Amino acid sequence: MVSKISGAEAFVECLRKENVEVIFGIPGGSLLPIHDELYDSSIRHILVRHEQCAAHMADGYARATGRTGVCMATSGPGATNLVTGIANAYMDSVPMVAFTGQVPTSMIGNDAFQEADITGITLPITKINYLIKNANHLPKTIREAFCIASTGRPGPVLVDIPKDVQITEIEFEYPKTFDLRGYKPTIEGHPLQIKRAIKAITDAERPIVYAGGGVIISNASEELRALAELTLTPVMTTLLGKGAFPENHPLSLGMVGMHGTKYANYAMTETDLIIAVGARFDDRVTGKLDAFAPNAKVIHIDIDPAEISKSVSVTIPIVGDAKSVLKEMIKGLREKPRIEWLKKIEEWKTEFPLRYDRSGKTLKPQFIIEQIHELCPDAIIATEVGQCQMWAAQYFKCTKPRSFISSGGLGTMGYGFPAAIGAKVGCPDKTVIDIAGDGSFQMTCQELATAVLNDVPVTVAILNNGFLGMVRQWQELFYDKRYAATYLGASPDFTKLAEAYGALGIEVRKPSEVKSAIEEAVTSDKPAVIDFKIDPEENVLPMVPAGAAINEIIDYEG
Ligand SMILES: Cc1ncc(C[n+]2csc(CCOP(=O)(O)OP(=O)(O)O)c2C)c(N)n1
Repeated sequence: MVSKISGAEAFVECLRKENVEVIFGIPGGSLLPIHDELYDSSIRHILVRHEQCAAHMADGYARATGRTGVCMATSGPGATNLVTGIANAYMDSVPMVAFTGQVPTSMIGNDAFQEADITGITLPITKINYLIKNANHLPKTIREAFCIASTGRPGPVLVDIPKDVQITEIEFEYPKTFDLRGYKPTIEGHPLQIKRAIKAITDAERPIVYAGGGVIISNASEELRALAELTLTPVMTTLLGKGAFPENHPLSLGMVGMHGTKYANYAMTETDLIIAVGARFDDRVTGKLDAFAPNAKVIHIDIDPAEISKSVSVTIPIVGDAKSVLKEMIKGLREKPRIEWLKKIEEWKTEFPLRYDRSGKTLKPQFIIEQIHELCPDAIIATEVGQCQMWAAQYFKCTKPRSFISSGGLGTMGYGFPAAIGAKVGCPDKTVIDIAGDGSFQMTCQELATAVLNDVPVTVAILNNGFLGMVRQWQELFYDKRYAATYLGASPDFTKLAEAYGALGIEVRKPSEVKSAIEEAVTSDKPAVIDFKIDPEENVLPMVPAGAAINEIIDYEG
């Protein structure tokens, strides 16, 4: 016999069926029945200080664990505060389900207290969203939401639940199967296209693999490595692809694009075959499209057909899951020496390594990241956005997937710290470090309270240059050093700020203090903030100016 329970009870039951272990959120009037049910449940609710951070924490949790992240906010301002976090997850294909409370169905459209049309607002930044008007639809809707968020090209799904739906009694039954007409992601690649790709790889003289976040999402790193080693093809990654291929591997070219390595950008320009896997030819990678990889054929493996030939014209499109397609491709590939090509790449690597002033006269951000890497090579690194993000990408050599968590598509300042908290909640045994700018950290630093209260010991390494550094860098290079609105000035004393929240605060001014500060923070078992007072004028180089070809690179002189 099917028993009757309230919508709120059904909600908790659905989440249990989906094996949800944690929800990040803030309650409010429209969510009270659900929060009341959660009170007695085994699902952990982490109370955050701003709903944007609830979404970022769910996002960081999802990227670190590969599981769907869940966040929750009340109607109106709670729901609208989630928007940046949802857009962020959408741009980077992160599986997330966001639940919002809504005013009672009878009041929708009446400008009721704390009413916002959140399904309307999030329509362009969700894979799909739902407003549940009939309580009986709740289980089926939640089942669909979790399925759609995590399958195909993952992404955020929002479910808006009016208050009366939460208290209405329904006969609960969780659907066993999921069937939504028209939603059938293609997993297997087309055999004929795979055959063509194998031939193109066999024929190519100067191939490269261009790997993106899709490799990590589909757990295809092993297959990618097998393909690269078998065919002796060098691998470059996007920002989100970091960790898809070990960056200490001889075939690794590191990151490509605006702040990529010179050798990756040169190889991309000279290649005769791009094997793009789960990467979307983002404008930060391609630079000027007319000059991008002028001699290359392009194989593009992507689960989302809408990505194929979106910005770069593709020779061999393969729609499918990266792991499944690469597996098939490997079967047909044979070893092929590429002596000339690899020699050329070695020459570029020797001639144009990443470099900075290592004299130790001032505290350099690159040195700090190298030290973090040396002391914590297996850490999960989250980043904010700006110079801090790019230095982290350049100098932290990732060897494993899901170890680099960064806002790639939306470029959201304030993302890294809450994402780090989410990652640590999902992977409590890992060291988690947020590489931050002093500007970005101030956007979400109130979550120190969340980290302390919930005993989530993450470390924030602030590369403190007193500026909105990346914007200052653009002003220096392209706006005649007119530093309009980028001097941060009166930032708080970050060590005192950390202490005020009950976290550990450490200030570092000299290169000699870097190592012990990192060691102290990561072994403290407390949320910790290290305020590194870095050289304020340091720039992120190499750099491809916006709109230039990716081999037109600004670098240190000499
Ligand atoms: C929410 C948001 N607002 C504005 C920007 C534009 N922006 C990009 S980088 C940057 C400066 C970041 O400064 P900081 O966090 O101090 O890091 P730094 O570049 O100095 O390492 C700004 C303002 C952004 N990316 N996100």
